[in-house]
Amino acid sequence: MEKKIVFSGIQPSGKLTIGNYIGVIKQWVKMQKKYNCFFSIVDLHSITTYKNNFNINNNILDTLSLYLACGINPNKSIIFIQSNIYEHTQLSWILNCYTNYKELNRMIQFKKKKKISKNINTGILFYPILMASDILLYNTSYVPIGLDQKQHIELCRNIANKFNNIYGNIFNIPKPCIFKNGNRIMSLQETNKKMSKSDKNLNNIIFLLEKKKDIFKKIRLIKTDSKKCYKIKHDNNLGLLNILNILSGLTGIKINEFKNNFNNKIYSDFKNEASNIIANFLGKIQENYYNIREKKKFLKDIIYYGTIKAKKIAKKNLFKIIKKIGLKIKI
Ligand code: AQP
Repeated sequence: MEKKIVFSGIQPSGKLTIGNYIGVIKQWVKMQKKYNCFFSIVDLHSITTYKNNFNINNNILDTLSLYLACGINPNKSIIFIQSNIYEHTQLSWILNCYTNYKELNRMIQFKKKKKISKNINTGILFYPILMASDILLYNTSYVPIGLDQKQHIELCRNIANKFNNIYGNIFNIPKPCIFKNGNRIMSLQETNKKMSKSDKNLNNIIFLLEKKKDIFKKIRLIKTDSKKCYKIKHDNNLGLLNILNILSGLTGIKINEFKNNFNNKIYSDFKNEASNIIANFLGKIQENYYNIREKKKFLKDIIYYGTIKAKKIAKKNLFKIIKKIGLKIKI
């Protein structure tokens, strides 16, 4: 039996965070053992929030090196850069024509971004359709995502169903894989919003390449009760619950187990122990990363062979779609 297909990606819009790792990368590493996986660096998505100081080339290579450092194996999975496969944007145009404007306008992420900025570009509105194209182009069955992307997968499924109703079973209807542990890691200090790599307040983020001393500093800054000693077990402090969620997401140990271990501890001890666990975990990834990031030829080869493999499949599938909608001229 042929292995089912998994597609997922991350925007190289900045330095990857511990949220990206727990929300998706950790799951990718497991999934590549069982499925045919396509892991993309979705650079076309990242230009929706393009900034002048944005070094996209470096960001792409940093992201690729982090994929590998975290355990993505290029011999098992196809790793590629989205903009190298033109079929993504071509399919995206086609799918635009099968998507209702009102559906796009309902997207929570779009509404949020529209609220913050008056100068919003149409790329931000159309981004979920490009995302649907990324997924549908490879006949994907499963899409590992963080909770924030759930609505976009629902839209993708709607588009695919609409298309299939007209043209027959062209697309697989993909299912989102949202993992129980850590599908929404929150900002460290502002716990009402998710941790985001483009957050201007750096104290909200733990980057995968965060230095040990900065991990300690950022965790120390989380507001806690004035009492020195507290029963963590009964504590509803969202900042600390977020840390427990991070610890559980990284190690796979249940939150309750951590709660029991930290119960009756002084806050500073809890924070120090948590910082230590996080720093040790990230230390291993960072060691791998710094080894890999220097190997330019190795990275170039991964991109080259990944592109060839993805391109072949994308081209074949797009051709089928184009033919179905009648755009292939017969003379
Ligand atoms: N805090 C998070 N918790 C759990 N999962 C997360 N993801 C992102 N942040 C968290 C998941 O990682 C995948 C790739 O995300 P992305 O970087 O391509 O886009 P994003 O969701 O917009 O992430 P950011 O960090 O917030 O990016 P910026 O700041 O550039 O907009 C997705 O599956 C996402 O759910």
